Amino acid sequence: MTVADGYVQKVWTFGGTVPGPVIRVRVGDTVRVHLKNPKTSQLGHSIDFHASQVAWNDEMRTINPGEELLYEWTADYAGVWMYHCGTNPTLHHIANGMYGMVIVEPKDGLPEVDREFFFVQSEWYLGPQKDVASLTKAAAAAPAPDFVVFNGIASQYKDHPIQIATGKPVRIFVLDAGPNIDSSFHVVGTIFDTVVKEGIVLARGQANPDHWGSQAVDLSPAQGAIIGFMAAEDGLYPFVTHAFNFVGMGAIGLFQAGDGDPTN
Ligand SMILES: [Cu+2]
Repeated sequence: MTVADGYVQKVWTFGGTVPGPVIRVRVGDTVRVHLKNPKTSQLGHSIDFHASQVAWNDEMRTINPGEELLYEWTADYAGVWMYHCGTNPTLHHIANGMYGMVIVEPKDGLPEVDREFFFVQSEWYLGPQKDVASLTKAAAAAPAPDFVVFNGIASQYKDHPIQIATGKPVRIFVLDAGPNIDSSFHVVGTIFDTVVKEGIVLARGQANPDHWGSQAVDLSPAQGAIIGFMAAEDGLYPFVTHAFNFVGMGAIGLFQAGDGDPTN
């Protein structure tokens, strides 16, 4: 594929973006989502909220173009959750952009931090230019993605580093949307002082009595985590999946702490 202006794919979305919008609630909240499949759409679609407990053949049913449904659920469990289209073939609907993050905070919320970020890792299996993603490539037993990305676009935060403050707590909500590949989320030059992964608190703060820390968070497709860390000094702190074969495919970004220069 020779492409002067980049790769253009026809995507399927929730609300016009890939990933779809982040939905953030607290334990005990009722979430009411009106899913509308526009008349102009060519396919049936659906939505599956992993943060909900509902029957698959009720709220998660596929609706045809021109139809709508109301998906109501109660946020019973805190965490970082995936939502996605579950219409057959689900692999193609996810690979083509229909996924996003739900954050359910504990009832009393999360402690205050300086900055928060939301990263959804996913893969692109390119189809022909201006066409949809390749289901054949996505379905391979040993999938070989063309790009592995944070928030939909390869290397976007390497091209445009994210500013953070030196020595102030940063929180990342990270989700591996797949559809196929694991993440080993790591921020170079930092140690995670807090990790809450899939309901398990691995360590909480330097105040934890045994002073445990974490270097990388392993997430299989549809797993999420809340990660806390600080940049110790001014400088650049790359974030990657530490499955390094995918870093060159776009799974890299940069935090810039302070002025980015450790020498002054
Ligand atoms: Cu769909």
